[in-house]
Amino acid sequence: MKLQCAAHTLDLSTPKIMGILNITPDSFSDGGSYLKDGKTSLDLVLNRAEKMLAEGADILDVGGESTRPGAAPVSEQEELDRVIPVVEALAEKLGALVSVDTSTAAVIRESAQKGAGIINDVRALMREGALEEAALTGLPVCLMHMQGQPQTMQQAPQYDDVVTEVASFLQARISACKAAGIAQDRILIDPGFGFGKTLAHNLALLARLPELSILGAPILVGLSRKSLLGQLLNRDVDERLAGSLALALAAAERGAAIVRVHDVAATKDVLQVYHSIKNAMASS
Ligand code: YH5
Repeated sequence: MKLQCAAHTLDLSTPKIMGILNITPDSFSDGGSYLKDGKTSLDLVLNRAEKMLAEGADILDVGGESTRPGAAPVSEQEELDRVIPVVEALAEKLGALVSVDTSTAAVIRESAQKGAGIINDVRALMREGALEEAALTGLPVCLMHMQGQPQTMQQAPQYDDVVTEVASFLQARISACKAAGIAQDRILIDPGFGFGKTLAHNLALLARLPELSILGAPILVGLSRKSLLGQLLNRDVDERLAGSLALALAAAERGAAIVRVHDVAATKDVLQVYHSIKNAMASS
């Protein structure tokens, strides 16, 4: 399957790597890394981005809103100021395929104008105007499931059957996208690991990831360094590389088309080994 992303074509017949670039002063795991004298340094972001591309990232995901529980909400103007110059630099200077991690209509519109190739929305285009703006861009969209709101979502996540409920939500959002004029072949889905889910919910979603394939959209997963690893391994966020790699492999084995990660080089090795094993299966 091929995904048309503005000038880029992404071949999803083997799993692809999305590298995370958080342009927030307060993100969980790489927060503040690009700040110089209190403001984002484009040079620092570009250096990090070039490194990720050299290590094998297929997509760079730029986000300017922290969805961490308790994080201060960001104004539309603040999000635009953080994200747009970065999207423009990555697309123009580096020629990268850029996805923009946003729920905001104005950020969707301006990112697309500055060369973004994918819209990645943890709120599945449910904010005012987001669905319409996304449809107007003609770009692929990633629809993610979240239960509740970032501030409170981890207080008491609850489901009868998490996999069925996530699947029905995503199916409804796929239908809404199609009704708004977004073609099925431009839609990606994501179960939203850590977004209103307990450890048991996250593990069930990963174990049963193949069940989401019936929705007919490529699956993106974001598991890198997330708190399920803190819960499973009792490790701080900067000690979760091995766990993140295990999760990336488990997701790839279960059909994930794109893995969203902090550690590109190590993930690339894992996927290359996995690919070699898969080829040997097919030809033996
Ligand atoms: C995602 O899953 N996640 S932002 C907590 C962490 C580490 C990382 C405690 N945007 C996703 O990355 N977009 C985010 O350690 C996303 N899927 C998609 N499509 C949260 C994040 C993170 C949170």
